[in-house]
Amino acid sequence: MNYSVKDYMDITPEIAQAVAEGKPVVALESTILSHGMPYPQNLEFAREIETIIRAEGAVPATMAVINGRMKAGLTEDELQFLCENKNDCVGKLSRRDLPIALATGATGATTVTTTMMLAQYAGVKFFATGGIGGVHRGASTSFDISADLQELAHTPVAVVCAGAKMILDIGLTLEYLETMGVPVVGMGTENFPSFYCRESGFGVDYKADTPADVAKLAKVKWDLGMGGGILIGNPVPEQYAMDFGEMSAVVDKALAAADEAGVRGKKITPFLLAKIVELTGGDSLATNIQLAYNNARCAARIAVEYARL
Ligand code: PSU
Ligand code: MN
Repeated sequence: MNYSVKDYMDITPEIAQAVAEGKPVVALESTILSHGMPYPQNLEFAREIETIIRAEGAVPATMAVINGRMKAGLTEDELQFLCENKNDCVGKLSRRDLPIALATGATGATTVTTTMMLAQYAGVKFFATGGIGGVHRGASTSFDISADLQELAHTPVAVVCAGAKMILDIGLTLEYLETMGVPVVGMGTENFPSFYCRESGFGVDYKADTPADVAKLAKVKWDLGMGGGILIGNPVPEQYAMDFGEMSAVVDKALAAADEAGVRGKKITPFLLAKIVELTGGDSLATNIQLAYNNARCAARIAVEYARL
């Protein structure tokens, strides 16, 4: 029997209809919930970010794999299950894990990589997250480069993020994106943001002044048949931004703790995220939540403009 993607995926009627009618839809990832934020703040966040997207006139599409089925749009119970992540029962699924999860009936959260994949399968072109994965510090010996960068190279989804965390080598991450032909856009800025902070010291390829500018860029890129993604760096709102020097010191401590604990591979990013929340006494969590809301608003506005083109 010839199976195709649709035999492995459930898309809610609301999302399927919006896609079919060319209406704005924004994909959301689930690893940010299960492995990026503590419970129960993540559950409240998961609900609120969907509300923000709806308020802009777009349909939210939170992605995950539940019992071996790809899902675009989750039920309240499914969200609860992913956010609780009891005894670490929720997997963190990257590209290589996706076919294994479907073949074995597993449940897991999608990273930026797999959220882009599910978005493409569902026909969704815009995606909001917090921070992307990238080239880790010390990658010249660890070879740790997030699969997110390869996905941005190949999968035609525009990703709005607040930049990359300082747990990464931001300069090398941007070099990698250049090599892979991924346009890096600054939303109202010439400086690629660094997640908790509005600047990283590294420039972007194009400063977009409005969501309509980004929508136009996306249309041109995909009209040309170039495929691949676009990365939009949207700085955290001023009132929630954290001090660059303070956060650099916190990140250094978190990296040292990871080193000491011998954490490597797919576990390192969740380890560092949790450590940073712990070291900042929860301050970083509030910033993380607000910057993701801000990205959801931005992605929804881009999707709305794109639907008008
Ligand atoms: N960076 C963050 N917050 C996150 C992640 C990264 O600031 O929640 C998550 C995303 O799901 C991202 C993944 O796709 O971690 C990257 O993991 P890795 O570094 O193992 O590729
Ligand atoms: Mn990695």
